Amino acid sequence: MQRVIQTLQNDGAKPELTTVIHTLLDASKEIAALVNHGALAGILGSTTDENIQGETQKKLDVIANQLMKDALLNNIQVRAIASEEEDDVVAGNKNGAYIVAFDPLDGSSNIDINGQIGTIFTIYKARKDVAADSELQFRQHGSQQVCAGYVLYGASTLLVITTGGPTRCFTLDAKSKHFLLTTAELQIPTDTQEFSVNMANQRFWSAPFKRYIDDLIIGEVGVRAKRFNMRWNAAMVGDVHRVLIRGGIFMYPSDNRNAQQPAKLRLLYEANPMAMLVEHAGGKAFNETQRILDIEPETLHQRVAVIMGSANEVDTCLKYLK
Ligand code: AFP
Repeated sequence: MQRVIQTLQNDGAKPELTTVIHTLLDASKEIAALVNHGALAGILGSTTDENIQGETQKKLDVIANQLMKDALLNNIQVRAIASEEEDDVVAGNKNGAYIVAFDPLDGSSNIDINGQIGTIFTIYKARKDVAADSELQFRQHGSQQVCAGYVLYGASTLLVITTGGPTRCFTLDAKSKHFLLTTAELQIPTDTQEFSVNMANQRFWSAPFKRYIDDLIIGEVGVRAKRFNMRWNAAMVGDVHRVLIRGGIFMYPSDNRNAQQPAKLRLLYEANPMAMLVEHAGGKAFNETQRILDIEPETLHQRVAVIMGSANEVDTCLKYLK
């Protein structure tokens, strides 16, 4: 069975890029081992700290961040890193060719319940015209990503990745400790009858978005004339994985809960990498007005609305929002 680096090099990825991917995967295998050991590894529960987003940090958030950070900063090809758990950009090797951003542990609230969690990552070419630790390094459009992926720590540990070719899925072989190619090209069905949204937020949504969801729920007796089912994992990595495997629409729309923070998901290390993976699997990824990969980044931890998945369903949703 094919391994990751060989497969990505066949896709045209340069050796300097694949060394960075190799480093990311080594760190993710260490995280996977800790996740497997769970309480036995002493990784469950919270710390007393909060991250830049004002969220309580789980022990595993902190451990996963440190593992990723240490590994990447040791790779001479890495000029800078950014993480959900780091306030600012962290400089790496000044001659490194790439910058890496990541959410070390997406779906933190699932850690203690043995639910799906994952590591999301994105790689861009480093800018030579600005300092390694400048935020401007990461102010690049999602369409400039040279690699996007996630490692899902679920019933199996999976890697879903693209370097500009197809979105491919690899499974971690527990014996050899290698990720082996298990789906060469993920393809999201164009139509779907499954949606994913946190329904508890509906009173905070815009009227058009609420109308769209109401029409899904009415099902076969409403304008959509078909029944829809709902799934919500509370981990984008798990919800988007389901969409990549069997289709669906994943949404975290803007809402009016908090005027300072109208959206929840982060552009740099959540929305952009997932959007690239979805597009390379034949799906669509938008905020409420434009393609996610075309959004002009303004700040490191910027948040955006997210609507992604089966192409026809994303189009239908966007029609309600016009
Ligand atoms: P964390 O960043 O704390 O792991 O949050 C996960 C997440 O950003 C995303 O993965 C989920 O889709 C979303 O939050 C779940 O949000 P709700 O709290 O609204 O269910």
